[in-house]
Amino acid sequence: SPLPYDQLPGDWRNGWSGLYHFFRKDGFHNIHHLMEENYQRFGPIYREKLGTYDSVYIQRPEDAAILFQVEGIHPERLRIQPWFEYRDYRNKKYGVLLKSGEDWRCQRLTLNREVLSVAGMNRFLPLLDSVGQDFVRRVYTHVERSGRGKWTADLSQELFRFALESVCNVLYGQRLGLLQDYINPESQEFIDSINLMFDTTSPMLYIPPRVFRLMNLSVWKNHVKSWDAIFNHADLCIQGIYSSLRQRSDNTYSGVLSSLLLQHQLPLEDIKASITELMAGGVDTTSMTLQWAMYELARAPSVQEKLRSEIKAARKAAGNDLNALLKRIPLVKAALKETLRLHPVAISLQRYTQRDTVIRNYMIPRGTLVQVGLYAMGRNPDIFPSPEKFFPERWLGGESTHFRSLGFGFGPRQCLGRRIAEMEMNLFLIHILEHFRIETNRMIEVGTTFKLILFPFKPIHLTLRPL
Ligand code: HEM
Ligand code: 2DC
Repeated sequence: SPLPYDQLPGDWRNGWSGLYHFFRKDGFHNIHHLMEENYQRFGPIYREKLGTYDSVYIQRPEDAAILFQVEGIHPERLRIQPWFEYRDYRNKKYGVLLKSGEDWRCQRLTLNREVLSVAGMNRFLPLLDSVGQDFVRRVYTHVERSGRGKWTADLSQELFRFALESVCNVLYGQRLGLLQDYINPESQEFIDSINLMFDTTSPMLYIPPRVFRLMNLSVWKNHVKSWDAIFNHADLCIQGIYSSLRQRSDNTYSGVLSSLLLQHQLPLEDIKASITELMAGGVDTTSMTLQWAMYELARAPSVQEKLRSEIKAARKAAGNDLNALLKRIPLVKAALKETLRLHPVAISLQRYTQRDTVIRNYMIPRGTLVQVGLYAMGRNPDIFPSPEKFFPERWLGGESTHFRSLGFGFGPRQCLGRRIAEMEMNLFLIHILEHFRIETNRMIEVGTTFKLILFPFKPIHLTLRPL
């Protein structure tokens, strides 16, 4: 018979002393390493209390599979308390990211049709393709300017702009013009605010943000400032579309927002809330994943060559038929899975169990917060042979892939932006690899740091050289 819950391994008996040790080890930026250590100390399942959160950590794919069986039809993840606190403070509605229950499910189903379904995807593919093409043009400009026949830089800012331009083209059917030298200051402020928002979230994760708010501390003030800027800029974009809606006569597709407004299915305030989340969620996620993908491809030139040949062949067979093209690039897709294995955006996936569940022979009561340590899973040699090796082919047969590709989460609560992100990243890699060789100093190892999502620990310098 299963062992009782209170026999789970781990130092879970005192949440506040747990938090104290967490502080001492600079846990804020190192959660992913501390988690790896914990798995080594306690094994594949342990319990931990940090401040207000009490969770069970698992790591093995077969255990994740059990967890997702008991997530129910309204799955819920760990609540990022400061994000709720801001909306309550400013009297704003929750979007699909923060909603729960039936309200979440109804809205999510409507949004799925727009951004996650195959039909939705086909509508926005050409919009993403054109932004990818423009990025190539922008790189050529930089190459010419350098006068050295190549461009070497930390691409973070360029990639933030690329990602924001992409997601806005999908949401609003309009270009912001961020792939030029001069960009409007509001867009730059939006990008900076998302970074500040993530940065100020992590210190308030384990201590109730109300404490920070009542003490009027700068973390809370900066958090409010950053969300204010995010919402203001999104509001401007949304207003622009809203007021030009009646003037449009043709019935060509002009983005997710117009489509939602014309359906009259969701209340305007709900649409605004979810569109703002999509716009903000579309910047750091894909840009950092693309940066890691290029870093890995630069360090593995033979893998890069294989991707390039696959793309050449696909282009030859498919021409500019985007659907046909995207069906012929399994290795490119595998390279992105491989990138997210080593460099996940989310350090963990979390769910509250909807009934009593047995995992690893422990009885986990209903309502427990269970986390799947994604970063630790991706680097565990028992799960991925030679985990340090960037080896996209492992996803294409030979090794098991069962519950191993979880970068976007799983089930009905998985990433809503998944198709946008995947298509944006596939097309980006296609265009870049068709035109440039990606190089980097292979002696430099770049680690990871946690600022709510995982970022490179130091700037990555990449070189793009025209073929
Ligand atoms: C949720 C990862 C890009 C919007 C999530 C979750 C993960 C994730 C792990 C939680 C899923 C779960 O709990 O099962 C990623 C990765 C990305 C990416 C790895 C790119 C490489 C995007 C983009 C957008 C976006 C481009 C917007 C266009 C969202 C939203 C949710 C979400 C709105 C919450 C969905 C809900 O609660 O119903 N993402 N994401 N993400 N993501 Fe992404
Ligand atoms: C952060 O312990 C670490 O996609 C916590 O686009 C557990 C946790 C819960 C939810 C995760 C979060 C982590 C990382 C960032 C995620 C978020 C769910 C959605 C969000 C993964 C792992 C993200 C980046 C969204 C953000 C949209 C927002 C900017 C409006």
